[in-house]
Amino acid sequence: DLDANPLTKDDSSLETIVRKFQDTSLKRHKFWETQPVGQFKDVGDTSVPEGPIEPPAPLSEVKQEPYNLPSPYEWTTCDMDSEETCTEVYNLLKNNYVEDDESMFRFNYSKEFLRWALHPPGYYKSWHIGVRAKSSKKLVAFITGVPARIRVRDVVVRMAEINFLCVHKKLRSKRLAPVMIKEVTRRVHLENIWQAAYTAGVVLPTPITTCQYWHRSLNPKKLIDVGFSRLGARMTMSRTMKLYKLPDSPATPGFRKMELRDVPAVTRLLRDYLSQFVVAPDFDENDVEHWLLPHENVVDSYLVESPKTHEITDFCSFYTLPSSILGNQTYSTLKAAYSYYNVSSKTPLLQLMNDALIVAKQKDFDVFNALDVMQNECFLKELKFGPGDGQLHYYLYNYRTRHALKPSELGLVLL
Ligand code: MYA
Repeated sequence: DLDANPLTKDDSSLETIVRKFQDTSLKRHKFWETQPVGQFKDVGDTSVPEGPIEPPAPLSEVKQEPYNLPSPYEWTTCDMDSEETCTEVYNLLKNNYVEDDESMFRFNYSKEFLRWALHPPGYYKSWHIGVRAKSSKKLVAFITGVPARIRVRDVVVRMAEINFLCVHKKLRSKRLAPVMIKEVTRRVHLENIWQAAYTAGVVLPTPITTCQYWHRSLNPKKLIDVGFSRLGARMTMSRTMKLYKLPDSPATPGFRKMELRDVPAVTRLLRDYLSQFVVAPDFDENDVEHWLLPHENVVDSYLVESPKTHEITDFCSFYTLPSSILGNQTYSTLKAAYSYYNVSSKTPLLQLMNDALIVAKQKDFDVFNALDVMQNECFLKELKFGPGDGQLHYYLYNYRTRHALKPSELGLVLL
């Protein structure tokens, strides 16, 4: 695929921009044309109403047996609490999951991260779906869903968030992905849920919005050495290192790590903040405890507690997603932090995110990544983020929005 993906590197060349425009609605989509998703032919037709494309079916009409796989393969439900299964999933993804367009880097989600991502409140084990080779029992493909409440304008919709779709490199282009998508859909329907949200680096029918990744160098020398970024025109290594230098500690008085006792205050702050976006998660305290309480090497969250009133006024968070560096003599891993949910009510967002960069640097991350979602535009250029070379498209399944959204109207970050 041309516009292959969300693992992006520094790039803003004209060539890249032109390439992005070529991979749009011209392609046929034998599978996606059969699914209840916005179709390219309907783009711009504002007469179609917003909401579900198909009504829910009675549960008795949901297919009771799994879809057929090609005969050498069988379905397996992956128990991520099992160390053995979790290791198999980890290795499948480590070797076969998302790469950048030039195959220099590949996402390397940690086991701890996978367990966290797949065990939110109310999760269904049956939505963690693997495919094994019948003869060797080797895990060769994977797809997952987790439940979420997502608000679209003023309607809160129960959805599945679909992620970690992966087919072993040796089994590509055999139309396994459509069977896996149909099977996860069936298992989601069995729980009486009829909508889903997902992101992909590829263009499918039809994105609700298209976002761009931005990258902020924290360790510019390593990023240049491994080919993640290039030395700028008329720049030396020492000038570059000086350009990206950060203070040793955060500047905002009362800036500290989030704790369990902060969950109610953070939930109020976040709910209030997310209410301004067209599409955003509807988080309650249980969700906030799961998704935002700091979890070593998985998610980091900080807040600002007013030194005088002890009020919680601001919040920022990022998750840990390293990438393997493919074929470098010196380095094997790129340590990346990904901006997650940030809320500013008193501290300017720019200052809050500068403090987030400072703590990410202290924690030895090489790069801090952020999408142009929510209000992120207001700090990206100012804090020396540069645009990445790939895009991330957001999709809803069985839910139409009247128009595409601007990235700044989106309040949702998927992992
Ligand atoms: S996004 C991350 C996806 N993973 C990777 O990029 C890892 C590396 N790549 C691979 O493992 C394979 O290339 C994959 C495709 C598995 C991606 N999302 O089997 P095929 C369509 C949706 O011959 P393969 C993430 O995890 C493609 O357009 N569809 O292809 C979110 C074509 O259909 P059509 C995709 O390369 C996943 C068909 O598959 C994607 O061997 C959300 C070709 O199948 C993609 N990323 O395998 C899934 N890539 O002919 C949808 C290709 O129509 C969830 N395709 O163009 C939908 C909601 C379900 C729940 C609903 C509940 C109500």
